[in-house]
Amino acid sequence: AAQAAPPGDKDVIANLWSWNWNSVARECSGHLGPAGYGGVQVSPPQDSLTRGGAVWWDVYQPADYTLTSKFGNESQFAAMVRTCHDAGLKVYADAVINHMTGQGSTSYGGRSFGKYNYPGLYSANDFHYYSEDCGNSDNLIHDGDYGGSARNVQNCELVGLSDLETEEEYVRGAIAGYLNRLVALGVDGFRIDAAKHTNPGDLGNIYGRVSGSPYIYQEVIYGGGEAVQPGQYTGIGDVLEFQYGRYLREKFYGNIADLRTFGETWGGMQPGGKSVTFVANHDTERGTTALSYKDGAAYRLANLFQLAWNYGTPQVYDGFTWSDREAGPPHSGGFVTDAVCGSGWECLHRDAAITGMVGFHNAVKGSAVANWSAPNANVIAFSRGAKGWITINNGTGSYAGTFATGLPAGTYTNVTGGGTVTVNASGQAAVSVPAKGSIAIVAGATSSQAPVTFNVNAS
Ligand code: LM2
Ligand code: CA
Repeated sequence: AAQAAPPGDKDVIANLWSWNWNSVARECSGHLGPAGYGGVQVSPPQDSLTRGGAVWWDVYQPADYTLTSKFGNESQFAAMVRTCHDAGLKVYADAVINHMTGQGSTSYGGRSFGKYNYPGLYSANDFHYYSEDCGNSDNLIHDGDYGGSARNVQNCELVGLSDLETEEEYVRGAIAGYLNRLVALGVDGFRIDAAKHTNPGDLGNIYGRVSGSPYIYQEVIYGGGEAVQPGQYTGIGDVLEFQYGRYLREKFYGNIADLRTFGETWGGMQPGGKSVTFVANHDTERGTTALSYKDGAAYRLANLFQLAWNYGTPQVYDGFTWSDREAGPPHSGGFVTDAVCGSGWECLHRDAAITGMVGFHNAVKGSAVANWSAPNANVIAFSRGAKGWITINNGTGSYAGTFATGLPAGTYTNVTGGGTVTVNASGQAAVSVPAKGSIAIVAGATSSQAPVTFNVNAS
């Protein structure tokens, strides 16, 4: 049965999208564990259609539930899970269970298949196409269906992918068998891909067959007035909060002072306790509604804000560098090569300001936002109780001011870039916040260092 909150005190999830298993393992012990991340999300581990490395999206077209994929084989996957556990991280796998591949005939694992025919796993009668009328004569989901009926969205085919008949006993058992095999290898939870396209009743039934209590968070993209809503899924697990990144993009290109009330009261947003947040993911970074690494400093600052704010379970996203939005990650013969930060791979999760804020996030858990201040549209500051304080300057000039921090008097280290901050006996700090920069301090992280100059612009 699913558990509806991320386990443990350390809950920040690094989303190492498209990273191969050996590189995820290396990152868990070398960087994510030491920085205080609580979990790592990994790409879909099942065998899939191969397009020979040319595109990233072939892995969202399952060919079989065996674990040879473009990211490695089963023993590499199992070793990665063990290494990440040893480093103190939970491992969450991207579970593609709404559909099977809708194109091609061969997989990374060397299997042969055809549409609606995946030997040894599924055949024609396991798909909505054969078993049930989805409501559209061409069996495809059309844009207009989202505002219409859930039946179209959940029983028709998403971009022509073979839609599994999740009402069927055999299909439910087969999907649960796959998830249970991952649990047996140590996987701690799942991102449920395309959850919006599977009936929540069917998903709840499937989760009920999974052993242990995996953490489940589901991809249900919010759309105003749509027939399928994230709130229909919060009874069976958590949801990925898509409004979060949309609003952050809007505000970081507008007025960040508006963020004072950011959270559940904003249109379309779910309760923070039910939400996994992200500034970007692999889909939104290729779209127009979210910030991405291509936005430079604003993207980085939005991620710092996310780690400081009191809403949801934060994810820090890291994929590969791209210009063609369909292109796949660096590979050799189709199989993803080891991630090299700064050479084909973005590594925001290693950034010193980000890791400092992972520590901040862990330290301030449970403390409410206080001491809000927004001297202008580009500068905000707030504390989390008396545990931590941050100021963010999204403007193009530095900002000097005095702020109430909520922290006891002392000299603190700026965890987002070095240097020190002195808090006086009234809890105030006079600081100069660099352009497109930040300063954050955490109770307990005091310093006797002499103040040094620092600049946390995105590099
Ligand atoms: C998801 N969420 O619901 C993933 O986050 C998203 O990245 C996936 O789409 C989608 N579900 C299916 O798992 C990606 C990609 C699509 C791609 C599909 C399947 O964004 O472009 O579709 O994966 O690989 C591709 C072609 C499309 C074609 C389809 C089926 O781009 O033109 O449709 O395969 O053959 C005829
Ligand atoms: Ca479906």
